[in-house]
Amino acid sequence: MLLANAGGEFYGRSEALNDKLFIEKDGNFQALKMPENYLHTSIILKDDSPCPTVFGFGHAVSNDFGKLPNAYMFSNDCNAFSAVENDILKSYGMVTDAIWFDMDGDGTNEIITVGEWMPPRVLKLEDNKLKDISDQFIPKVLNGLWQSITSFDLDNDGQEEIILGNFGENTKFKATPEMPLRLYYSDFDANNQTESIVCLNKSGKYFPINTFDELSQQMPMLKKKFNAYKDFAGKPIDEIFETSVLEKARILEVHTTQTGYLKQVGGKWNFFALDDYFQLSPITAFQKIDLTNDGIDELLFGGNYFGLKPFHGRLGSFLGGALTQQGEILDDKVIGVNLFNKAVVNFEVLDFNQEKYLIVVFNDSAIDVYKMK
Ligand SMILES: [Ca+2]
Ligand SMILES: [Ca+2]
Ligand SMILES: [Ca+2]
Ligand SMILES: [Ca+2]
Repeated sequence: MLLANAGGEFYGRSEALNDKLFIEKDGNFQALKMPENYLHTSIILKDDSPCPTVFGFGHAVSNDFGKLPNAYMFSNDCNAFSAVENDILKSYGMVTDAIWFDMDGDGTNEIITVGEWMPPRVLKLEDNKLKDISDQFIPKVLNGLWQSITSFDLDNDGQEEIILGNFGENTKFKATPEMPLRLYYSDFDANNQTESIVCLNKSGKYFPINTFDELSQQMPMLKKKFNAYKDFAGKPIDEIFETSVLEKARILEVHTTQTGYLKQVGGKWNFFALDDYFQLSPITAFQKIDLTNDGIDELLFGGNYFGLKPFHGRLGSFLGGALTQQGEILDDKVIGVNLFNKAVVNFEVLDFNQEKYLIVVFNDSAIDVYKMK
């Protein structure tokens, strides 16, 4: 049993953040020591060798939003793990999900990661070393606020597409390749603490999405610079901060917030957006499951997200839905789920006493259990 640890209340070198592996021996679990990582782990993968190598990716760094978490790779000689050093694991990015998938068709799986303010990335394991081969497969300008990833054949041609859950199009975060959303990350007021400012592109200029109150609470010097709300209102970021300050900022971009899929066409992988039905909220979870009782799996989608400031509203309008392998949409009523205003984190299918159940796990509320008919 692999246990990934994370939590905003822990920061720095907090022992509580270290991931753990428990091995069952004679009915008891024993903890096997893993190297220190102090990562807010969002996803752990292992390969399928008997003493597997383990890969961990993180979503955030406590009290430092915008800082890029490291990732880790721990190899395992069946007695102990050891950290494998690799530059590509450093400041890897804000990862939310990952899968194994044979992207280059050579019969072995690569790791594909997705995350916020970054493109999907493809990592190939060669001679026990990870290599980033994204350039060969991932279309340019595909940074998203990606939340989830899975593979599924949605056009019945025998080849799986890669389905990518994004933030959707029902938020204030508007982004296109030509007018990307930006995150400026720097110590803007030189107090040895970093700030991050999300900006929208309007006619080529970047405007903070945060209110004056939010920004001036983080950076009180803004209250001296702007005496009144109306002095601040409508100012692009390059009129709020000096050029010398902005030049030091690290800028991350998002090119699309559409949920969609990568499909291989003539040897190249292209990105296609899914129907508006799936753009109402962030898509956070997938489950392959036979919803129509014909022995063929559909792909169930779950979503919604309440972690944003009130100003952005609650992103809770996605009711749940599925895609068939013919690309047909099954809505919430056809499926019989009601996921409105519930932040889905995960699905599980459980077989119990010859009955099949769908378990839906939510953020911060009790689980739902559906019996399959
Ligand atoms: Ca491969
Ligand atoms: Ca296909
Ligand atoms: Ca600061
Ligand atoms: Ca089916």
